[in-house]
Amino acid sequence: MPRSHQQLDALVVGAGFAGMYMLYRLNRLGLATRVIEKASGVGGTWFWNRYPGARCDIESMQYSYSFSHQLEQEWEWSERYASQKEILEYANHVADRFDLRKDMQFDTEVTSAHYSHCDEDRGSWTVSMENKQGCTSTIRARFLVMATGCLSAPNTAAFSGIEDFAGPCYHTGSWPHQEIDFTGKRVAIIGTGSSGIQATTAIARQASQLFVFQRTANYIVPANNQPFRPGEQQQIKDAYGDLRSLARKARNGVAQEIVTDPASAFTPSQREQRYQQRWDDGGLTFIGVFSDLLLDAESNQTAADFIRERIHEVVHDPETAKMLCPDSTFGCKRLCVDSDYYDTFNRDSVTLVNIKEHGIEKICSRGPVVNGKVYDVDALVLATGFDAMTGTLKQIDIRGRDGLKLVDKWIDGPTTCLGLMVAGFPNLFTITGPGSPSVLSNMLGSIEFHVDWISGCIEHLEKREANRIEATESAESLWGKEVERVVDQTVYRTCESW
Ligand code: NA7
Repeated sequence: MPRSHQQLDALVVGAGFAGMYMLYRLNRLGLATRVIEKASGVGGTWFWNRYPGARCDIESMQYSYSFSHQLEQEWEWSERYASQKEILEYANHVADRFDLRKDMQFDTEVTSAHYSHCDEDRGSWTVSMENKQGCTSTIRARFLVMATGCLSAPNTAAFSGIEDFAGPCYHTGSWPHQEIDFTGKRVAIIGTGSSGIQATTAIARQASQLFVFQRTANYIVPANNQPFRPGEQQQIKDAYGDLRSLARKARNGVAQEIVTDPASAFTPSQREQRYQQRWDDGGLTFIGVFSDLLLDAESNQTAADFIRERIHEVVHDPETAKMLCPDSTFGCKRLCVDSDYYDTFNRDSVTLVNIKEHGIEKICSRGPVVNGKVYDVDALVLATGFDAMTGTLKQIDIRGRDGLKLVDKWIDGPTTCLGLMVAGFPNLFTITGPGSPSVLSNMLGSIEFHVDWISGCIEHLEKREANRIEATESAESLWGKEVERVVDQTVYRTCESW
C-alpha cells in the first residue's frame, strides 16, 4: 500500500471529550491540527461502552463542557445523570457545532510515534497509522497530544478456556452497536465495578437467570436519578458560573458544600442524620459529608457501617447481604453510584456468586466454573474493567529522545510531570495522563484544565518562537505545593530557556 507523508503543527490521538476540546483550542491558535481516531465516530469511552444500563455517575449538568457559554445554555439534558446514548448525542452535537469533523480522521489506529530532531532545538514526531482497509500512512507533527483516555483498553482477563464457551461473550467496554436482547436467557456477569453493577441491574430485568460473579464487594451509593422537573434545568443554567466554580474548588471536581468538620465533631445520631441526607440526595457527594473520612480510620468506619446497614436493610437474604458488604476501607476504591443494584438481589432469578476465595477456575463450553461447580449459561458478560491509565499508551510504540521507549521508561510504573508530560519525550502531552486526578475526579473538568494548560503552553512557545518543551526528570517527582510552582513557572521557564 502506498504511504503518504504530511507535515502538521499538531496531531491529537483520540476523538473523545479530551481530543475534541484539544482540537477546538488548537484550531483557535491557528495551528494545522489533525485528530486520529480508531473508532468510526467521536465520543471516546462513550462510543465503546454501550452495555445495557451504561450511564455517567457524575451529574449531567457537571459532566459537560464549560468552555462555551452558548453550548452550556443551549444543550438540554433529560435526566440528572445522563445515559450513554445521550452523552454520545452531546459529543456529536459538539463536533458539529464547532465544525470539528473536518480535521478528524476516523477508523484509523495509531501504531507508532517516534520523536526525532534535526538539531538541538527542532524536533518532530513521526506518527504511523493504519486504517480499517489496512492502508498505512505517516504524519509528521511538531506537537503530539495523546487524548487516548484513561479507561480505553478493555481488560479481557485471561480466563482459561474462554474460547471453548459455546455462547456469545461480551465485554462491557467494547459492546456491540446493536441492542443485545437477554430476554429468557441465562447470563453470567463477571465483575462488580461501576460497569458491572449498572449492567447487572439492567440485564436482570430481562434474563431468566443471572449469576453475578463478585471478587470484591464495592461501596455503592444511590444515584437518585430522575428526569429534570420543568424549570429545574434553567434554574441551574441561570447560575451556571457559580456551579462550575464550586466544582473547581472541590477535591473531586464535583460541586458540593465543602464541609470542614470531622465526623467526630458530631454525636452518632447527628452523624446518622447527615449520612442519611446525602444518601437520600444521591451521588458521589456522599464521600464529602465529613472532612476526615479519607484521613481518619474511625471516621471512615462510621461511613462504612452506615452503608453496610443500608445493604442489610434492602437485601432480604442475610447471606447475600453479607456477601455484598464491603470489608475494605470506604472510599479507597472509587465509590460506585447506581439505582436499585442491591434490590436486584431480591429477585429470585439473580444469584450472587462469591469468587473471592477460589476465583474463576476456568470457563468451559457451558459457562464459568468456580470451585468445581459449573454455572450453565447462554451468554457471558465480562465487566472486568480496563488496563487503566497506561494501557492505551503502551499499546502504541512510542519512542522519545534517543529512541527511548515509553514502555521501557515505565517498566517500574508510570512517571510523569503531573500527568501532562514525560521526561525524555519532548513536545508530547498526555491529557489526564497517569499521575493526574483523572478518573478520581469529574473527567470533564480535569480534561478542560489539562487542555487549557497544554494549549496555553503551546501558545507560549509559539509566541517565543521556541520549538521544544520537555519535562525534566525532577519535575516528575514533584508533589503538593511544588505542583503549583511547576505549573506556574518551571515548565514555562524551561521553554523560555530554549
Ligand atoms: P472496574 O471498576 O475496574 O471493575 C472491574 C471489575 O472486574 C472488578 O469488580 C474486578 O474485581 C473484576 N475483575 C477483574 N478481573 C477479574 C478476574 N480475573 N476475575 C474476577 N473478577 C475480575 O471497571 P469498570 O468497567 O466497572 O469501571 C471502570 C470505571 O468506569 C470506573 O472507575 C468509573 O470511573 C467508571 P476486583 O475489584 O479487582 O476484585
